[in-house]
Amino acid sequence: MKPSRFFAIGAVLVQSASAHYIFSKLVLNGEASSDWQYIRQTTRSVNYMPTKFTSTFDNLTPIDNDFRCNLGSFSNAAKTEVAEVAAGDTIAMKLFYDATIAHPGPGQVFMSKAPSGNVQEYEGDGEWFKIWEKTLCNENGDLTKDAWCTWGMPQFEFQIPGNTPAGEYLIRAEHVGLHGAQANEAEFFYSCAQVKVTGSGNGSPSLTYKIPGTYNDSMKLFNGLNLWVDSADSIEEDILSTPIGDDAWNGSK
Ligand SMILES: *[C@@H]1O[C@H](CO)[C@@H](O)[C@H](O)[C@H]1NC(C)=O
Ligand SMILES: [Cu+2]
Repeated sequence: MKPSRFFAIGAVLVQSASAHYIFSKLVLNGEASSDWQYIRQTTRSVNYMPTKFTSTFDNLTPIDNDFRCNLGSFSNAAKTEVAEVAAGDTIAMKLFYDATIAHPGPGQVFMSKAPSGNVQEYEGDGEWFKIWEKTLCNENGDLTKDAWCTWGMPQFEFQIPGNTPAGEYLIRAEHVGLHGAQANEAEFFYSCAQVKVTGSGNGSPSLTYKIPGTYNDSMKLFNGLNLWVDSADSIEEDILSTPIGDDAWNGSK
């Protein structure tokens, strides 16, 4: 038994009390990698704390550059491996310590191509496009829990669109907990994997985003929505008023 095991057990107890989480493993061909093997590790003091607009941890907010791949993670880019995946493959990003998503809210996955061709040198300041989106799945469910598609998920499983051009990319998985949105305390959980996409794809996503820049706290979804009071229809409208309501790119041009 490795000494780090004791730290891991302590962290699980802390984590289940706070119900936070972070994506740390890439799942390829059904096999989970080591933590931080292909995903850039953050330098945060407690790695699974959320990013928020107010009452922040580590002074990090969704309008900072480190909202791309989490605080300090670019300093770990060179030592993070690059996973080879074929366009069209289904892979997953899995949570640290076998956690499951325990907050109500949407989940999404974005990609951004490294312009230089080397993702280990790429800060993520280019264009991002969305390849996966999950919002409300069960409008008769509990809006504070299982009405959300991602509720209870241990990982986000998604397909690299078959028409994705070959090259090196960041893949950013993100979950947003909306349980504090009535007080401008939506919680963002995210990190980035480094991959090399192979194949002969020649698609071109028409809808792209800059991170930061995609979200702000004038959006009711993050600041003003109240899951305990609002109707599913009203929440659906709030979703559609943000980029979370945009369709994911399916590989067509
Ligand atoms: C927030 O984003 C919306 C939609 O992109 C934009 O219209 C608005 O000006 C932004 N507000 C701030 C304060 O940046
Ligand atoms: Cu939380």
